[in-house]
Amino acid sequence: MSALLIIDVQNDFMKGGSLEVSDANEILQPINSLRDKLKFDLVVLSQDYHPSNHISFASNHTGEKLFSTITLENGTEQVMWPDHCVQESHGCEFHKDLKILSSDEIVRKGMEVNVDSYSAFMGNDKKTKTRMETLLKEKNIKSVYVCGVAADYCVFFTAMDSKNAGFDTYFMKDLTKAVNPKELESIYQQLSDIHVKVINSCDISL
Ligand code: VGL
Ligand code: ZN
Repeated sequence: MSALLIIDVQNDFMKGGSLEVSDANEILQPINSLRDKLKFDLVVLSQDYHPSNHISFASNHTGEKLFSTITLENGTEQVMWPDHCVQESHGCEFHKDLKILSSDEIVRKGMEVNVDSYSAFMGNDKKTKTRMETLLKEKNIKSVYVCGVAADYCVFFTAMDSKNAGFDTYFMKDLTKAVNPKELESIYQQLSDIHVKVINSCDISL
């Protein structure tokens, strides 16, 4: 059984959004086409879903510059992001051109004020779990194909955690865009090191 994980294809990460990822809109149609071409047993959309007082927003820390990194009390590093994907805002909604079916599952993350969550499996504290792993195991999923945004944050950490949870994991290079494209080579290397398969979507056969 195979699952497609579509990570954070939400207005705030797309063109005109508060945390716009360059060229992110280019992956919308290719993701839709992949769903038409291949029948995944399960499609899960992750949704970054922050309260407005979230710890990852620079606006909630006095004197911190946007995109700087601070060390939190629990010792984890935290990037100071612009306000994004605030619960119930337009920015947190999925892009209107993304194909969504009623059979798709939605997994929300980043809801706790004091914990950020890049991975769709768990918080950056490695403690707070989402329902992703339970959901995939319930549905008997063995192979996980990951796409969406951002390649160097949420897609990367989701792929790492998917592999660590025991799934055969595929990172689809052509169906993701990065906040820092210069980081991509290092991202691919770290994924390959733990045997996540870094592929293009045209090479998949289910
Ligand atoms: C993301 C930064 C902050 C992502 C989410 O979806 O990659 N990046 N929150
Ligand atoms: Zn976020």
